[in-house]
Amino acid sequence: RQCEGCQTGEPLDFEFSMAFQPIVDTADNRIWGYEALVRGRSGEGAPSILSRVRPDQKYKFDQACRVKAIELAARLYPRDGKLPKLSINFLPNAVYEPAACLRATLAAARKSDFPRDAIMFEFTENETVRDTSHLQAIITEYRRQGFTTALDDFGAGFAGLGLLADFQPDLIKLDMDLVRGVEGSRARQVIIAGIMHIARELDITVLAEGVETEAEFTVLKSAGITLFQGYLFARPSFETLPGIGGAFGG
Ligand code: G
Ligand code: G
Ligand code: NA
Repeated sequence: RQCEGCQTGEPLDFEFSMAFQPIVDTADNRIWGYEALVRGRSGEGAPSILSRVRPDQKYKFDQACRVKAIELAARLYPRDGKLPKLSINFLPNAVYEPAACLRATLAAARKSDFPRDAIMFEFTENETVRDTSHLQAIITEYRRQGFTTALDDFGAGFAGLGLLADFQPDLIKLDMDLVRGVEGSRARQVIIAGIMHIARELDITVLAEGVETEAEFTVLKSAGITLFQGYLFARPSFETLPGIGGAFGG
């Protein structure tokens, strides 16, 4: 299939599809948004899929996923009531043609009729990101264009406070390493309280991901978190949105 949305698209040699995982807002008990997650034919996730994409093709694949997520959501999102956010991942080091990618993303957003701030991009800082200023420039540009921006995997490994000093995202996603077993870990509770303080002072929203148990949920709620994602609420699925499903391309 063609790598849609890329100027220099080339066919990929396998099928993939999009699963959507709800993000719930406990402030009003509604679905705040959905994260689009790429899946292979047998359900494999992004890391495994990306390992099968040639390194020099990865950014095209990543861009194709973003455009596809916007197209699917435009077709399948409920149009009554408040539009849920559509959250889409960004490979941190895979934007070799930032101008072309941005043009394609803007075009897909325009066609979808979504207000840009209803589309959230999740950026990750990881060990492959050596040039943080490149990442920062990309985040800043997407924010300038009116998209909602998030720092993913916050508090894990490399994704830390560094970026926050120079760049203020709309939202941070607490990594599931901080979430897992938080009810039994004073250290995690203290770290999360610190993050909540920083987030409040900088006017950043905090979302907890990978929440699996009621015990984790209870502690995180009392820490002041209102946005949640995880198996406790719903798994990523093709049925999450009415009619969503199946492979695209092919
Ligand atoms: O669901 P899964 O195990 O695939 O997710 C693992 C990681 O892969 C997560 O960090 C998620 O953000 C990322 N991911 C999932 N889908 C996509 C995608 O379409 N593009 C990119 N760049 N990352 C994705
Ligand atoms: O890196 P990224 O943070 O976006 O991670 C998303 C990945 O986490 C996806 O693979 C998704 O399927 C997975 N995921 C979502 N909710 C949970 C959960 O509650 N527990 C676990 N273990 N994984 C989850
Ligand atoms: Na993510």
